[in-house]
Amino acid sequence: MSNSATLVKSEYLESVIEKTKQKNAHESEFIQAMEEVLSTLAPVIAKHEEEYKATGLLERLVEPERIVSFRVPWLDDKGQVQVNRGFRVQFNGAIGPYKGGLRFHPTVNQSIMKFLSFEQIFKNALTGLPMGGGKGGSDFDPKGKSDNEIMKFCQSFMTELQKHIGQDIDVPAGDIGVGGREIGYLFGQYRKIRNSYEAGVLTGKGLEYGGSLARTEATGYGLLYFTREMLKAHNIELKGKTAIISGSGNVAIYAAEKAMAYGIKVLAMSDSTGCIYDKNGINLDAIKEIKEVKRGRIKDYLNYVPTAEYTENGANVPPVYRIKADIVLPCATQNDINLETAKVIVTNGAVAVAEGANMPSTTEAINYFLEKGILFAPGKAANAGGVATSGLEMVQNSMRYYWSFEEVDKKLDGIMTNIFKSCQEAAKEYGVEGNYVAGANIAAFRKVAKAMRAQGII
Ligand code: NDP
Ligand code: 2IT
Repeated sequence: MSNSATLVKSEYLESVIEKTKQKNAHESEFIQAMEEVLSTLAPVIAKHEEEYKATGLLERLVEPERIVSFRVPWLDDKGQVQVNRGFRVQFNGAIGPYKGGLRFHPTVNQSIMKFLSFEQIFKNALTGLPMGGGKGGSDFDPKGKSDNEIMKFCQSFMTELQKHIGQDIDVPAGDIGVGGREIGYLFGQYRKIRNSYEAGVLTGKGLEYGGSLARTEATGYGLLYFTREMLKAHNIELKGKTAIISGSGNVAIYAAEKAMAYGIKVLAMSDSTGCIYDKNGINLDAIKEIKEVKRGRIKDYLNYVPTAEYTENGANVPPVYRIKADIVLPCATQNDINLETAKVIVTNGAVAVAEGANMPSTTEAINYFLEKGILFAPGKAANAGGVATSGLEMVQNSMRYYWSFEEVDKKLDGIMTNIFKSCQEAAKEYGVEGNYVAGANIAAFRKVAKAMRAQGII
């Protein structure tokens, strides 16, 4: 696997990376995402350097079109005032309305929001659908909150957010801590304030009020469709393989479901507290009941399968990644796999790492995987099935019509297969065959850059 793209130099590119790092020095996650994308673009930039420079294309690409930050006050069940911080980053709208999820997690800050919305620009471009890049959320922690508190928070959050979104402006969806329940409360508040039934303003809605079949499953299923194509291109069978999956939320659960349907044995899953290992293969019905119904901890799996093993997190290498498996699917959060963890994964003989989460591997870990010839599927390509199906939800909302589960799933499979092909072809064209990190970034950048060029300096 060649990394020679990194050998091509572009002074313009390097100076933009340097300036962006200085200007955003306190935003480490944004810098990481920005540098990972830009550093793979040298061969493309080199071809058009003068033109990009004259139009300030890269300087504009790394600066969000708009960031909104706002106060979210709400009353908890004791009647006490709580104040959180809300965000929406509208990073790039060149190819369509801003589109991207909302994350509710105590770690949310401007750097996390910018990294996620920056990734989203390229991910959305890869889907082939007309969607720009955005992301939002809050440092609100949904853990331990009552349904009533979740509703109050969502209503207060939407009271401000509604000023900035719309079905042709910016279309949020779920992410960590935001699922069907939260989207329901957010949609209700939007509809009440606007007095207008704009179903397409949010995606991930319930099926009764404009949601799309297969959206719940889409990110996890899509991850496996991409993985299937990647392994096929290297003549490796999915059937009979073993897998480990970090996380046990929306992406992890449906990745596990499709993996099992393909005859893969899922040995371990995790949450932010610990990991369960079940040598007979995870019982997914138990996980669904614990996580989707009871909103419990993964340790509760022992009540269903007493022979399973539970290990608390805490070590530098999360315990889920210590389990030996052929396929590794990180589906929890960013920077979950550092270099040390990557070394354990490689020593354990994994053939493929496919990212269901956004930026779960550090740059050092990615480079190590590529160096060692591990098949590596970057999140912005491999987890694009979620937002792609959100795009299909918007299409159905515009048509005021519904497609069957099979129709949506078939379109999703087609989109993921095409994304793999785009990554494969772009990597080949630029002399880095098999490097799907560079392939994804190059294929996506070319589309966004063309749209930005066509629209002038704005
Ligand atoms: P969920 O909230 O449904 O699940 C998140 C899972 O990750 C939970 O198991 C959670 O554990 C775990 N997790 C979160 N933070 C940490 C942490 N700091 N350390 C360890 N584990 C953690 O979110 P999703 O499944 O929707 O999202 C998972 C990832 O996939 C994110 O990176 C998200 O950005 C990405 N993604 C999501 C898409 C979607 O459609 N939902 C689409 C594309 C990407 P716990 O419950 O203990 O917090
Ligand atoms: O990271 C992501 O792509 C998502 N959280 C899904 C975004 C969306 O608009 O469906």
